[in-house]
Amino acid sequence: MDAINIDVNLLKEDTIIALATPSGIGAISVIRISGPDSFDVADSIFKGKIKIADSLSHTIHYGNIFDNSGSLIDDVLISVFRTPNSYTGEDSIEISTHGSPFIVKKIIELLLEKNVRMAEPGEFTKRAFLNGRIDLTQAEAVIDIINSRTEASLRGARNQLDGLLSAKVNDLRSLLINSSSYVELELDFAEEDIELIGHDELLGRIDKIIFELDALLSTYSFGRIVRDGVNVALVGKPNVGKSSLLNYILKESRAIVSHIPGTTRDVIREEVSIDGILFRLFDTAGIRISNDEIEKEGVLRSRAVVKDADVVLFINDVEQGIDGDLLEELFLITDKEKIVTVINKIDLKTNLDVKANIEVSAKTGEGMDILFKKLKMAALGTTNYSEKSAIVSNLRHYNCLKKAKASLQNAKNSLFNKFSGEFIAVDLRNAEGNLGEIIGAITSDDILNNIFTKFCIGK
Ligand SMILES: Nc1nc2c(ncn2[C@@H]2O[C@H](COP(=O)(O)OP(=O)(O)OP(=O)(O)O)[C@@H](O)[C@H]2O)c(=O)[nH]1
Ligand SMILES: [Mg+2]
Repeated sequence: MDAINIDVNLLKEDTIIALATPSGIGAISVIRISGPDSFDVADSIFKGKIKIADSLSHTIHYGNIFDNSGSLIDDVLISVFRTPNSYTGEDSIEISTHGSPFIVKKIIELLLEKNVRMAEPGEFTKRAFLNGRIDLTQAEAVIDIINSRTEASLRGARNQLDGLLSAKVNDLRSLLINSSSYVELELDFAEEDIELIGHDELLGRIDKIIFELDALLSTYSFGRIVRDGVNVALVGKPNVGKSSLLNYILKESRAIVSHIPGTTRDVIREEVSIDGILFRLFDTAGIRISNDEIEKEGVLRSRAVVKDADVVLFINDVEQGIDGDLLEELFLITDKEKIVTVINKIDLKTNLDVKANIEVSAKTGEGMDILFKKLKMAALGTTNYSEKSAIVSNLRHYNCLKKAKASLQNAKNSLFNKFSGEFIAVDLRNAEGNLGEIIGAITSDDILNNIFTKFCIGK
């Protein structure tokens, strides 16, 4: 009989390569390779004291890389990580070269001629997930860590990478699996009419899980703001000092300030970090009726900014007082709770007879500390989450939690209406599936692709 010929290479994972550091000139560049042929392909171009294939995991080797004609490309350091103790879980290496795009290009081109292909965006992290090194929330946290620009957002992403959310979700899943298996077992013994879990006990468990889901869901507005920052609109009548306030907060003369009403025509967007939280400030055109085409467009844009803002700073001039008409108009386009009324130019008047939430002077800086406090409170609320609380900051997670809650409410309905256990079992299983989606216990290719294409190549 003929032996069956199987090309072993078809069964193996590809070995992938990518530049892991930013492209461009730097002190060093790091090329990352992962997959079963990592060590062999490295040995085919690298000459050091010992072969990479013979070296221990977590060791670093100095040597030279030569091209096909034998001329030296660069002297490099190669770090060796053996499966399963690497980022991806596979055999992998990191080549540190001198930071020249030309050297990097030469080395990558050389290796692409071997059994190696370019990695797709996020493919290293995707392999870490597929090999069980991290779950999906942790993979997503890696993107957030790379993208984080403030203390708070980094801490939030770190919290997720450390698995706080996964741990919480897994607890709830176990509780659900346990409860649904009782209900399912009862169905198997339906003839005998055996009750393994009492009606009240089951209801109690479902209520407890709904309570925990609500607690997680309630962290989302905080989590989102920590991750993405807060959009703050500076709006008001012309000349009240919106641009002056922007400049004061940024500590630079970013926007043109003048005594002529209607100075700002376009939306000016700037970012600033206050106490580790990212605020995105939008200075806008003063809102008034105008015949000037450009100013009219500016006013339209101001209103659009108000709609999208998390916090609306409604700025007024101390000498004119609070503009009631404009405030009414703002109430129509955004939630009342988002509006913070501010009186500016208090340096011009000592006896304040107007009552605003906040009184400041963009000229002297008076009252600014209170404005900053108010901004933080408006953004984060007063809740204090400890470093150890699980926090939801990702819309995908939030939606899964909401679906799980809806499934549990269905289960409760079925219980109340004394429906057959089959209905309850299905709802409990659905809820468990919704939670499983968060950590990637249940995934579709669509979900995975959606997540990993957000990465840069090389991560
Ligand atoms: N005394 C005093 N003058 C201020 C203060 N804030 C702003 N001004 C002055 O008010 C005038 C208008 O300031 P802007 O910052 O350009 O006002 P704006 O609200 O951006 O105006 P538009 O862009 O036209 O809508 C300028 O002459 C500023 O110097 C303040 O706190 N005290
Ligand atoms: Mg202005």
